[in-house]
Amino acid sequence: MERRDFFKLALLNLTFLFYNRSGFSHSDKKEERKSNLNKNNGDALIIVDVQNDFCPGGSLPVKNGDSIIPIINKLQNKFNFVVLTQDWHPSNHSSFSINNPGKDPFSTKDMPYGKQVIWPAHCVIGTKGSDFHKDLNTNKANLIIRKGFRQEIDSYSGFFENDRQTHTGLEGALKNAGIKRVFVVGLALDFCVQYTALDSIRLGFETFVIKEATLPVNVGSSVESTMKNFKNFGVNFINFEEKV
Ligand code: VGL
Ligand code: ZN
Repeated sequence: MERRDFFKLALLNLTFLFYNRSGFSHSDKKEERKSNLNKNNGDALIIVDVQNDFCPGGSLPVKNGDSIIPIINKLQNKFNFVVLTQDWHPSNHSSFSINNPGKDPFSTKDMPYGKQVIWPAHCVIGTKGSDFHKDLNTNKANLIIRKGFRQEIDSYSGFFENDRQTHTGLEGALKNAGIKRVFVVGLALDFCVQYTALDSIRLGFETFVIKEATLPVNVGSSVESTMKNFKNFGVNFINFEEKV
């Protein structure tokens, strides 16, 4: 090869290399930088159990449960760290009424770890009911936490099972990522959202539950006691725009 041709080839290679490294177009890059500036990298959004069985038509429906999905999808744009939790039970799960003959759904029983509500079978592993609702944008989530998959113990919180000791792994993931503030949304306000928020506070995160992006399932006085617990333990129950 002639010397001149060699230099030409080298120049071509270099141009190619730089072109590829820039990855995407100039305007995309600017957009991305701009949107990251508006986000707080110490914040995480935890989207609790937005699954078919907790929406109208499911086996444990939250009234109008699907109505919060567009709000949750919009909120996701404000966060760099998004977690989905997914209730994920074997069909022989100890909390299901079908596995507790003589017990009605929404009654309670004593378990070694405390009182347990008896639920209609829901979110059975691999069924349509356990899928995320089709309208939920799941593409932005960097982590999916499944919970409740051990037959003998239920798990409401995204952080711990109902013994409040068995970790799901979420605490470590958030702490390793430098998360300081946790925003909780989803279903249901009075169970899985509440337990997730209370554990979040206990673990030292500043914790917010976003009013317009959660709804309750309502069992007895469950909503009332949720509101009391939020107040007593310092969970901020707020509209997103009010956040500090
Ligand atoms: C839930 C009851 C049983 C919830 C999950 O997602 O709030 N509630 N399993
Ligand atoms: Zn469940």
